[in-house]
Amino acid sequence: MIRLLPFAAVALLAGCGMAPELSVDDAWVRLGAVKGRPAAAYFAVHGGPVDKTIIAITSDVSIRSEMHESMKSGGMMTMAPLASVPVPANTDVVFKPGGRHVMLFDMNPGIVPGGRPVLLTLSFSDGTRVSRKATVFAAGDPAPE
Ligand SMILES: [Cu+2]
Repeated sequence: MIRLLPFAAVALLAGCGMAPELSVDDAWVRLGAVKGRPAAAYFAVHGGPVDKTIIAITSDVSIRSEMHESMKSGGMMTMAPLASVPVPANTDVVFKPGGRHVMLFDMNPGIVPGGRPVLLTLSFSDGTRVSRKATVFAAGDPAPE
């Protein structure tokens, strides 16, 4: 047993040294207050071992989608489209209410709060894509923890 220990320790260290891959979690969608209004999508991206850049985020239930950033200007909340969003290595990039978000236009009217999840797909400039299911909330629901 004792003779095996050094080998096991090396294997363990190698496992710890591997940088985690980029991942996406905490995905959710808030529907518009009125049918026909855009929904908004939020999530957290955890950067992997290399820098990446998000160039598009789409859903399986909307005709069109745009990345936006909310900001205060002159005491008013406004938003501007984002062509791309960098995800530096080993860095968290969060899309959340009041900040970066994805607007989903022309949503499938059959999507309802608590119903079938929405599939979000993040496309990166290196050609990779990551999809994650997003829970659907009503316009007036508080943001999930
Ligand atoms: Cu927006």
